[in-house]
Amino acid sequence: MTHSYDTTSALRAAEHVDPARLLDSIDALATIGARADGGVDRPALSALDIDARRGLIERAQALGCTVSTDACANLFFRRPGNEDLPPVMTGSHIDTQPTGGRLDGAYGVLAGFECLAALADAGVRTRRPLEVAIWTNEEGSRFQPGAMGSSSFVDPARLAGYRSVRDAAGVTFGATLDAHRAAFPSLDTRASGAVHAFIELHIEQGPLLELADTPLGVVTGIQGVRWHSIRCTGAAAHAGTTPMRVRRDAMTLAVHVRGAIETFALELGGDAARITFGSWRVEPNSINTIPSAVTFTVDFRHPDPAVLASFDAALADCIAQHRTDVHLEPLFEHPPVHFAESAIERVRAACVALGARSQPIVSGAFHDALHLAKHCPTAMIFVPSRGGISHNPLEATDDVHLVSGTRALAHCLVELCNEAR
Ligand code: HGY
Ligand code: MN
Ligand code: MN
Repeated sequence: MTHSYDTTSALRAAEHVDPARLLDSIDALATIGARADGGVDRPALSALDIDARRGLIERAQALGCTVSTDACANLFFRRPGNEDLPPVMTGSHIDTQPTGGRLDGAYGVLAGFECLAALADAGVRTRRPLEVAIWTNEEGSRFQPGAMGSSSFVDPARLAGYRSVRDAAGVTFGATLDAHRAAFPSLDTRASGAVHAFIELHIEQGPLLELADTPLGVVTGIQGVRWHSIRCTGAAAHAGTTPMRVRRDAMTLAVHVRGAIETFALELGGDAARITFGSWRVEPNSINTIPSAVTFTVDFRHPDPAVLASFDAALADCIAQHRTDVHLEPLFEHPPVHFAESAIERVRAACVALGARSQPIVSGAFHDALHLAKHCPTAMIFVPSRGGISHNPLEATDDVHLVSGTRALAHCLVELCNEAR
């Protein structure tokens, strides 16, 4: 039987996106890990994450999809195509920040589900299979680095090192992977193999689209990132009896090192620099004991690889000046990524086909697309974030934008699914 694949099926799929079904699915997922302030706290591979995964597995099965997983607990929901060719993939993550919002990651996964449902409603059969993925531990908040699922999908050799990473309670990532496997013992293991293209829909998490009053972002790439943990050591002593001149206060040293890093990061990176010292641990963390050790994290982002290299050199110099009292542990680094023009063009064409205004944008946040871009033609679609707020319970996007982003995703995916090569 010959099949015709014309652009009308992409338009029909987009038209069958059901706003109420999409928005209801976002509300439903947000109840798992809901915070009293309207945000979501659903740590990677926590019992809450497992709960959320269970519900989405059941929904995928009800949609007629096959469900599979892999050694890093990524989940894959596959809608068959007419031909057994490499699939087109979409998806994102459902783990959140501790004071996260209801859209970061979840929106991309649920929009993927909405596309599966819209294709079924429209009676569209595509040439290629369509897969929606849930990538494990994108945030990197519980286990560093971030994007463990997507990076080990692209480069399986990374997983061995990830398994021994511990969270703040001392639980290893490997133990949570084993618990995930035990929670879903009958899931098939996804056969590795080529992916035709990957498109990720995500909230912008910044202010640019809203400031430009543009409903859709055609994401052309992602800026570079450096994550480090820095441990400063001193000597515990009594807060009341120890004279200031003889102290070795680890917090005094940490505050000094933090200040030096912030100064050279901003000098090197200018307005485009993003430097954050977000996580701190003080030992023994007692009001009346001088800190013996302070460990803090550094998150540096910049679009220019030369600035990232200069930052690396300046950081090494800074640490070397303190010889034995300051120890640096690199956690994650990735150069800036530029997406494949062919995938970007599909996104741009979808926005035009749907009559939606769009603009090119480089992502300030990293996403699973950062790694998929090494594996297959990859691009992203952004929708505006109200006030540019994210990683915050106030994270929000207008419903009309959530729907138009999903329609653009549906159009783009069907066009890619119908590509012969
Ligand atoms: O940190 C990031 O850019 C992403 O939100 N995890
Ligand atoms: Mn995200
Ligand atoms: Mn995030």
